[in-house]
Amino acid sequence: MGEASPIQIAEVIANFQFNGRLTRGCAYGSGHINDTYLLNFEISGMGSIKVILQKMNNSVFENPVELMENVVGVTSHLRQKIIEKGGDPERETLNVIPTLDGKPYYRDSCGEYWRSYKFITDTTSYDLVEKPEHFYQSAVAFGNFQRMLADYPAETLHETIVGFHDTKARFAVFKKSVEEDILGRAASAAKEIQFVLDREDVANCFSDLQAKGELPLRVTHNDTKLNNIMIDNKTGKAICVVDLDTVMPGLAMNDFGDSIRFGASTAAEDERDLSKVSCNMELYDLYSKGFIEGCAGRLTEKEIELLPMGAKVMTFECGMRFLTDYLQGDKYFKIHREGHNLDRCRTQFKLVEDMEQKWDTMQEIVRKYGKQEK
Ligand code: ADP
Ligand code: GN1
Ligand code: MG
Repeated sequence: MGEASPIQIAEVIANFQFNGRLTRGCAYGSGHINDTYLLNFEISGMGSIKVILQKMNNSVFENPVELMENVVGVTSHLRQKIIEKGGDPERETLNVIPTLDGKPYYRDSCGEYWRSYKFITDTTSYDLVEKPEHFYQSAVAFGNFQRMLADYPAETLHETIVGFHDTKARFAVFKKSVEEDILGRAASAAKEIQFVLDREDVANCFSDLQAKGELPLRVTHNDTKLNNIMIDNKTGKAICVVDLDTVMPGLAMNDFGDSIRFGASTAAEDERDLSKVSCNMELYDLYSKGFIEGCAGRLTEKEIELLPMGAKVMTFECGMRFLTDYLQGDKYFKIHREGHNLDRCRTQFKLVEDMEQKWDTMQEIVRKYGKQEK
């Protein structure tokens, strides 16, 4: 099973509050950060139960204990809200399964950190939009998520990755990695490097506005990929937001933007044929509608006006992060082939170019839904 040895996994499993006989275990999902496994247990006379087991990426997340404190705090808060509105807290939020000694994580004898969640049954997470309605539903769910956390005590949240969406700081790291060029890869990405250097204003945009005090900090998800949302197989509704590792104070526009970058693209994030990659305006329209509705009147006029910029900044930032990782030797994002991060960065920059061409339309669309909100 993945990189962890069977002995290591057996030790981990023995230390969680699991019941029954383990009948199956396999690698699961297509996340770029954690190692995710799906485990099946057979409980005599009661059938089978699935759980998610994750080895947390401790080079990306330096303090897994604090991270789990965030997850427990946020999921308890969401649970309460879901119960109040008569929802199902077993399926509409993540539920942490504790260890035998009651902790939300297990530190194994190799020093690695693990956690477990109840499996959210009868749902699917998508890497590409298969039905536009799913994308609309995901927008409502991410908007709702922000709304449900509006009264969460933000000051108690740990910053799990410092400067996670500080695009300006990431630009500086990028420039340094080009200058150092430790693997001699810069020559193979000369065009992409120039693309970034030509857009320093995009990297600075939100930092500058924040410095002027023009943007409210909210409790946001910060990693709003379509595959971080579970869609109910029967109803097609987005019922649960997962991957809560980066829930931190952040900008509403970035949650909007990261979803557009991934879900409104007409191709996979790592598509090599760039002629297939563009930002689909119908999907962008649907997401704008759903997200503004989901936030239910909480977004300021300025935030709504800046939603298109959120899409551009997040796509640019993500491309720059893939490119930086390529230059630094693929240390951050999991890769499955040579040049994978370079391929990923190219799709992001193709999307940025496409957004630049469709800029007026993108602005008109959010204006339309912003007006309806008033
Ligand atoms: P990563 O940080 O590596 O992206 P995620 O926490 O997003 O890891 O998990 C990877 C995938 O596993 C998700 O995209 C989702 O498909 C699936 N997943 C995660 N948690 C659950 C859960 N509780 N129930 C069902 N599927 C889940
Ligand atoms: C990572 O964990 P995952 O696969 O949902 C990354 C995001 C990137 C995304 C690009 C903690 O998301 O920031 O936008 O890959 N998560 C982290 O696909 O860095
Ligand atoms: Mg994920």
